[in-house]
Amino acid sequence: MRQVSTPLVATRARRDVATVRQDFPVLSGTANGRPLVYLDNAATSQKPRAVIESLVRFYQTENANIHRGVHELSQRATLAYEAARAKLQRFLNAGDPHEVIFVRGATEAINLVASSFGRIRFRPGDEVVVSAMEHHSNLVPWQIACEIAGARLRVIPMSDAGELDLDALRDMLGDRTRLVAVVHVSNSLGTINPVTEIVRMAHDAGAPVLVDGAQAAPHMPIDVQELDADFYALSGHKMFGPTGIGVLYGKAKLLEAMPPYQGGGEMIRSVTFEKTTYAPLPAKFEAGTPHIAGAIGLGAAVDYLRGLSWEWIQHHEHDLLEYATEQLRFVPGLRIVGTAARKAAVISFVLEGVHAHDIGTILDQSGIAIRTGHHCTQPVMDRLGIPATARASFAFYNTREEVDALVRGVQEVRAVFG
Ligand code: C6P
Repeated sequence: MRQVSTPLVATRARRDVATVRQDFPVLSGTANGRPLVYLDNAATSQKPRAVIESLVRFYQTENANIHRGVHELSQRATLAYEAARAKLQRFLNAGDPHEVIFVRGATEAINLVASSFGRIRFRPGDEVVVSAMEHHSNLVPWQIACEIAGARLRVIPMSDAGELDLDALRDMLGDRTRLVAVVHVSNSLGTINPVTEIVRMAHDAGAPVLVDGAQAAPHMPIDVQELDADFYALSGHKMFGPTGIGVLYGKAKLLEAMPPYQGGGEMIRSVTFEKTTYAPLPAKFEAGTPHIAGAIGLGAAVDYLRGLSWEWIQHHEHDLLEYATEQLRFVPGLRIVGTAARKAAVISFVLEGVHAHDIGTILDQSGIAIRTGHHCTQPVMDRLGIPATARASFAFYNTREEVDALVRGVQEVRAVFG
């Protein structure tokens, strides 16, 4: 992974949370008549004005379909769409813009690989490795692909703290392993997994690795070449971009060998009833009219992030994590779920005698937005023997005052339930 002091640290990086908050119109709003305290960033992040305005600008001045119009507007839209791809290439430090495929989000990115790569590589008796803390989006597509191929799914176990057992992974890797799919940052536990080490281990066994980076990309610089990840999936809406757009990064060599995921316009070179040939990357995997405005908006989000400093973001979010962890411990009967040594700013917790949904509902009355439930990680809940958690997830625009509001709110919940 790229170090925090290198290229993404802008020369005039801003490090003032009060100023940064002014870039996000929704943050000065209210919920249930109280100032909004938005702590549900792992579900989706808020959007800076620069992203919102890029969408408005596109629809007001450039809207046309891309890659197929000879007219000026279509050419402008095409240029803007491809410029967004180049921005994402730089954001991920991908070797080539053609390795950046625009998809709907992390879920579609993973389904694309499971379906296409799985079709050519998985055979009866093969093994696909996932971890015990995967989001359903990085589990169910592999179950489906394994079922179709007659392959077997293997699971890297995790500790009670939420750390993966790499010795167990080493034991399960072998000549039957066709792929390892692992989450970079767990959405329900906050664990930052040692993906560089996992990639090295998998590659030693000859297996490619897909990294689910949906929760990593908003919090840390990603360098897919340094990680040596074969595939990297992310969702635009979790990294301050629009919904309905995301990226699948894949090494060109692998993507070129893979069959199309969907058929339709844009992804072909020539079509006859007898035979269809496919377009080169990235068009081969972008069938139909893409989310043009979404890609442009995601490019604007990446530009926005480049105007901040990863060093500041990581320092500030770490402070919020430590402060919230410390303060929540004072609430009687509260237990934090996910206590890995390396964590992103995500705090899942349970409160003795109180259902997680009641915590969320009561906090909502005070304008505090958190998420409750299994967070699309039912196997994590089963592993830890709990039905659900309450989860506060932070972004760089959150403040210690918002942590104080959360803690006060949880104390009120405690008081209501005794
Ligand atoms: N997690 C959460 O509240 P999509 O829906 O495709 O944008 O992202 C799916 C996804 C994949 N991997 C991880 C690690 C994720 O956290 C998510 C989405 C949200 O935690 C919604 S369940």
